[in-house]
Amino acid sequence: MFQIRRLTWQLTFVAVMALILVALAACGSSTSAGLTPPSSSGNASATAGPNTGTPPVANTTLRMSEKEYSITPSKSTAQTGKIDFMVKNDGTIVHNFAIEVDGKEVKSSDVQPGKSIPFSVTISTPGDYQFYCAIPGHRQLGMQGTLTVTGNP
Ligand SMILES: [Cu+2]
Repeated sequence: MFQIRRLTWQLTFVAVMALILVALAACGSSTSAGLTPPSSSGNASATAGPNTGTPPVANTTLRMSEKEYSITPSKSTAQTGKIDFMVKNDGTIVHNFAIEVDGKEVKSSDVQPGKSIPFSVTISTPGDYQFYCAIPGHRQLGMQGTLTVTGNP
């Protein structure tokens, strides 16, 4: 009776040890397998780390349509940084696209009727900026609008 009980204990001990070993092995392998993703994601967050001050948010290209004598849309928004425009001349005479930044006029080249040209400007200070057609007289006739630039979060 005592011996059977002792044998049972031994079997139980062996079984428990086996379970522990399996558990350790599983644990160990899952830990080593799991180490790679956390360290790589750690690198990714480390890469993003230096940018946390001003993570750049890319502006989508603003499509502007010009005709006699308006610019559509007349109100647009963007984030600080490089702002890209695609300026299309939907009118019948030459137009261009200009924007006043810090008291200076940044102007595109002339856009022939039916043509589109890319234009970009970098604005680092949030605020309202006036855009217009810089062909003499066109702005006064209505070819102007406002670009509201907000801070890049
Ligand atoms: Cu014009």
